[in-house]
Amino acid sequence: MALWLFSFVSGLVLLHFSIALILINKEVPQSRGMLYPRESETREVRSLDGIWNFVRSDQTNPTQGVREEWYGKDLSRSRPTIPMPVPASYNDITTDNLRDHVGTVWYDRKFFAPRSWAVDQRVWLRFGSVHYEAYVWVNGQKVVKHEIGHLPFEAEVTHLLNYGAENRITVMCDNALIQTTVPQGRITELPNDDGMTIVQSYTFDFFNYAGIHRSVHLYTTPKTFIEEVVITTNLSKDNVGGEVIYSVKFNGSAVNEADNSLYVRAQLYDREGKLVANGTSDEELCGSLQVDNVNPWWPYLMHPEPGYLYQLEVKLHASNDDLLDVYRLKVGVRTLSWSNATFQINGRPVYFRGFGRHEDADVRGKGLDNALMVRDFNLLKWIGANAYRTSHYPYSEESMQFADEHGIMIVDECPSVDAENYNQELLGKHKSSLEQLIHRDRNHPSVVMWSIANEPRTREMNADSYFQLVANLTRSLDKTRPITAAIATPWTDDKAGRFLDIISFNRYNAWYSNTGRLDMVTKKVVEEAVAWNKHYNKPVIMAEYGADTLEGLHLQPAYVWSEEFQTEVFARHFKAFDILRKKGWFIGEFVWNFADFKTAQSYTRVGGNKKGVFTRARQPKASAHLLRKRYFALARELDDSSFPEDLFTYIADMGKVEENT
Ligand code: BDP
Repeated sequence: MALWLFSFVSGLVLLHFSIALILINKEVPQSRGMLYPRESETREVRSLDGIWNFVRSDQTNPTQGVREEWYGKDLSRSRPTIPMPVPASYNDITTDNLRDHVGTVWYDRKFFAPRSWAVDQRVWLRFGSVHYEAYVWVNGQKVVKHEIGHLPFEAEVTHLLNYGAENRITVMCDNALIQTTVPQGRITELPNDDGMTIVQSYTFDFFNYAGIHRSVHLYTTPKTFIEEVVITTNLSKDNVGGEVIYSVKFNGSAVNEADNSLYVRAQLYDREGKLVANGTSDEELCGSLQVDNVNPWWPYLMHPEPGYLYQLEVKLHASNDDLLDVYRLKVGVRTLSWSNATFQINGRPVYFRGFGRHEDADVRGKGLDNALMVRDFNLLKWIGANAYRTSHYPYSEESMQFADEHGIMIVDECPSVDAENYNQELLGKHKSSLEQLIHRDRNHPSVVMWSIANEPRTREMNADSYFQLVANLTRSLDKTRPITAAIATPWTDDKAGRFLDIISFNRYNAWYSNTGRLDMVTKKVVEEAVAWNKHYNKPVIMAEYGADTLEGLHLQPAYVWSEEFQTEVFARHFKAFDILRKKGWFIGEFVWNFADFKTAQSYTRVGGNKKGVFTRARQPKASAHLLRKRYFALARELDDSSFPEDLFTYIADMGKVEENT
């Protein structure tokens, strides 16, 4: 149960934090299983998405439902329920103050388990993510508890289901953030017109949307099944020969007790469905496949055929050759390498042209929305971006698959944002969030870097030992990708950069500092990037820059909040980036933000953060057209790609831009 609930119940002070002087490196729990649910000849997948029943607890009595065992019967028998869509954040669905509810809410729904599932199978219940903490019951029995949003979790429910009959699933979700959650927040009790009330606050700049954010699935596996598949890939120097190295784990006893020698047959198919490599594993269920004339995975615009994916078919066999389980996944063959000046993919230097983003939209909040996801990728490609950072938490698995398909590189960020008051409990959860993230995303070719935090307070006491431990864990889990963090602490005070491979910095010249002064951007950006590079001798990325912009507001000469101002701010940064690119170690630019997004209420935010290049409804502001020209110009210069036909508007013969060569 969330710590703050306990504090609440026992009448202790709600504001909980501890300051440990020495941080100890403790083991984090290891994730298991959690392969993305996919059908095959041995597996069935059933979605539980739809309209669920919903109840909010009284803010002053968040544990009432647990004490009164609301999970033991239909929720509607304990409280009046309202309909609630899944997946979606619950906050913006109703017309009352559910938006600002703090504490627990409850969901339930019924489903049938077919009779056929009773025989020789296992059944798993899997959540793509629930924010922030989830407690799950099936038919009144406790199934699983998971803390930290934006990450999947699952549990076996074989023994809890009524087969050929109706079942009930109940979820309690708690959105409270305190000083030991990731991210951190505070709960305080404040007087209001009716007495006292509970208020949630946090320093990070996006709305703390909550609920069942991603799909809920039931899926079946055989009794002995493929539990994990880990892929790494290699390319020969000339990029002609490829290698896919796999390692498989199974769960369950072998078919008969004496049979310990399961094996895996791995087959690799190209895009046309042609078998290009196959092999049999060793006893450890590991092996490698050689691919001649390989099609490497390339980022968008770096190659005429970006995002090339093979399909790997993994078949688990008993020693008598019986087929036990089949799982298929997409594989991109690519290599990454980095030095103190460059970052390379398949041996070619990469320059990142990207965005910081949010999973955020009208009405559904952070709920998975396929229409929005496809629209966003269309816009990313329209604008010529080749990358984005999953600021400030892991994005949906579906979007990671899409990034693989479309050749969009991902800087994959864990949910740590604005970390402060470093303490042992926070460290444990921060490390666990990275462990879960790497476990989930390690096979995606699109993931090219781990971001271990956004704007941590890295001048604070303990920041050095804290980030050393976080970086060490990340490296121990994945040596094939570099580590970064988006830092806003001035380089003079920063204590975390030395543990990173790539320095990313966030800075808002002409916005938060020297507001409105367009003449105070270029030099400052150049000077700061140079200072970071000198200080740490590592490649540098500008991970955030931008300006809030109200679409439709036009002011000439440029004035803060106008479309002219955002466009000018960008142009001044582009100038700095071009000076920096010549230095050899400046490897990327990420605009803040892809689209406008919702934040907590504040007098600095008009309906939310408006630094989007696109509006919240995903329409371009003036700056989008400028950025598009920049990103395609960079792609042409660096990656030899050609301009889209509609990049420049015809003006007159004299104004016509040089023909596309
Ligand atoms: C940066 C944060 C980002 C904010 C942005 C802003 O990393 O989350 O949204 O500032 O203020 O410091 O727009």
